[in-house]
Amino acid sequence: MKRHFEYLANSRPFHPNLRNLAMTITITAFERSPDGGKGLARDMRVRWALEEAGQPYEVRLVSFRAMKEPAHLALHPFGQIPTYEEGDLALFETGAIVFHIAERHAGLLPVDANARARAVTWMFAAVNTVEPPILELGTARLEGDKLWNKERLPLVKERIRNRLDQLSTYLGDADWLDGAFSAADLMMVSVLLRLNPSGILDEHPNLAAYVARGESRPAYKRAFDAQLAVYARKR
Ligand code: GTB
Repeated sequence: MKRHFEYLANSRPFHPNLRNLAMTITITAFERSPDGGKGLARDMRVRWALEEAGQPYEVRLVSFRAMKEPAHLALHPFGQIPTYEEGDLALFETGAIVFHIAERHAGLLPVDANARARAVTWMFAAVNTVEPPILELGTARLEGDKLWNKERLPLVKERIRNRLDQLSTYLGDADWLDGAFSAADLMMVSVLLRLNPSGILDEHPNLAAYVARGESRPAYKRAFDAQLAVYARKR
């Protein structure tokens, strides 16, 4: 979806009338992403959801310093990205933002009440059960110079492998977690993607294929290209 604009905090919107449009969606993203546009920062999950929902959006780019200043802290108490603004509503936490989008637009949650509840369960499972050891791996890498890290790293990898074994068994040869693609898959694929550089995902071919299926969705590609365009410009 090409109908969005990237602009820096405090700069003028692309078109002044956009300010007057009801319910314009604005999200925040890193002004400079540490990953240089690999799509690992969490604005990518929100962009992807908005693309799946066919919703135009604007992106306000924020610096690390601006994220800790009062204007941004009023939107995000922890001084992070992404945030989501729509009319009077301001949200933070990627899972909550994706759920909000999925609830209001067709295509990201099943209509059947029980299937919908199961999809929400899997959204929580992605961020509460599968993501924590994956995040721990990132932290362990950042703290690679610590003496105890040599002993810690295998333990972290074991915890990840344990979760991937369980997820792989559950998924089997299904395309998606529970029937058709949903916000649950969007969240789970996004979480698993962070393992790409480690090679651990390839130990489970069905999970590697699952992630590749997610990445090949046109909405994912549009979201990825949009964030890459920001950081490619800034290199
Ligand atoms: N639980 C929150 C959510 O899901 O929205 C977590 C949000 C969060 O971690 N935001 C990060 C942030 O703002 C960016 S996404 N960090 C700055 C800070 O805390 O000061 C995490 C992230 C950052 C960078 C990469 N990368 O470079 O690969 C990947 C993921």
